[in-house]
Amino acid sequence: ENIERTLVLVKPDGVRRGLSGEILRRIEAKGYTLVNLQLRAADDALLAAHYAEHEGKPFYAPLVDFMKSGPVLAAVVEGHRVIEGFRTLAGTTDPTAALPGTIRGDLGRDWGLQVQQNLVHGSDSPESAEREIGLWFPQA
Ligand code: DAT
Ligand code: MG
Repeated sequence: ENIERTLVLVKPDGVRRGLSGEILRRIEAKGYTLVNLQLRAADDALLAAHYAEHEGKPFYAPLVDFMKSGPVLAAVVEGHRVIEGFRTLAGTTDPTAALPGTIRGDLGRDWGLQVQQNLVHGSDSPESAEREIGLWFPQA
């Protein structure tokens, strides 16, 4: 059975701008299934684990501060090839460069800040997905 699960986050900019519903709508319209959802505040320990690969990069501290600036909507999303599929829906990391038709391309922009506020996170591999789902949904 090759049904995948991925961790999607609607970041604080997306929640603040009232785009949670629009982003979940796009995921469901694509045909993926929401299997868990939680609106929560992220703390330093969770974010340090989630973004461990970026520790030491110039945008790391602004990234963690941004991710603590408001609630985050965490979702576990399921479907065949959903890890790649959600990243295609999201568009490229830089919202200015993200193609129209994508979440970041249609709804995001550059705000002149040190960190790219790009609305969503999606796991980038099966190993990342398993690790990240365990961090955000430790009970599941
Ligand atoms: P992605 O979220 O597309 O997987 P990533 O894992 O490389 O991108 O980076 C995590 C987040 O860090 C990203 O969503 C926004 C921020 N970021 C990445 N590269 C950046 C950069 N060069 N300048 C500012 N923020 C950056
Ligand atoms: Mg990433």
